[in-house]
Amino acid sequence: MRTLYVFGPHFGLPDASPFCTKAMVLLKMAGLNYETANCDPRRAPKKKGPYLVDDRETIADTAFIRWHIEKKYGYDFEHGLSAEQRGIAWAVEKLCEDNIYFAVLHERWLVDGNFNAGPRVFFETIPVPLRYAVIAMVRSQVKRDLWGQGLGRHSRGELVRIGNRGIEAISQVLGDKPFLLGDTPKGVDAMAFATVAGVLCERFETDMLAHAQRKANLIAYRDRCMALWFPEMAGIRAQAAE
Ligand SMILES: N[C@@H](CCC(=O)N[C@@H](CS)C(=O)NCC(=O)O)C(=O)O
Repeated sequence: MRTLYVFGPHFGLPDASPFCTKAMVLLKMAGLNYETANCDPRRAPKKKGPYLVDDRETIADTAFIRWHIEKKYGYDFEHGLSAEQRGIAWAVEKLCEDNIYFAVLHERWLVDGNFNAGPRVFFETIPVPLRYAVIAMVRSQVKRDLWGQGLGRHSRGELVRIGNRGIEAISQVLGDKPFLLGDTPKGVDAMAFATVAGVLCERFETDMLAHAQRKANLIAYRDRCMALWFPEMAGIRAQAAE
């Protein structure tokens, strides 16, 4: 029995968190069945989601989930790649996780209109007035995280400019290939897809969305990956815009 602890589908995306989407794609790519359960970060081994419980093992963090799949099930997420391509794959993955992710986090959580259109829904079950206190606390934690990471020290315009350069880089590496490094998906596509889908989510008004919408190859890539791994989410753009 394999259980992946995730946050669940929101905003027309397979999961509100790109890391949860990444973990689901890795399991699907390796042909492993799994069920999902709700992740409460306070109870998660590293206080973040996703995490995987595979028989008696608990694995937190998507890098370790990936290495666990490779070791336990012998699936090679980089099959057929050259050393140069493996290096590019790791660099793109970390660009998504350690840079673009934080720019998206800023745009969703700290821009009032976007917060109200999106993350506010996560707090709906908390009774008022406690809800307002929890929201204020969580948003100020996000602000502190962004300050610590570094992007939070920039103006919104500067932060978005850096985010857009990252999006440009994904588009440049992708070119006219079906997947990031060729004709077939590799491990890097899990996070690249999750990131591109998140940036293209029409629920959130940001220059990063406008920038990504000008990249025809990114839109086609998002649609191709969505059809492959989450065919049940057809009509994604309609839902996202609601
Ligand atoms: N390096 C981790 C990052 C996971 C992560 O940042 N998860 C976020 C959601 S996107 C989270 O659980 N945040 C909750 C919190 O910080 O309290 C991974 O690859 O799994």
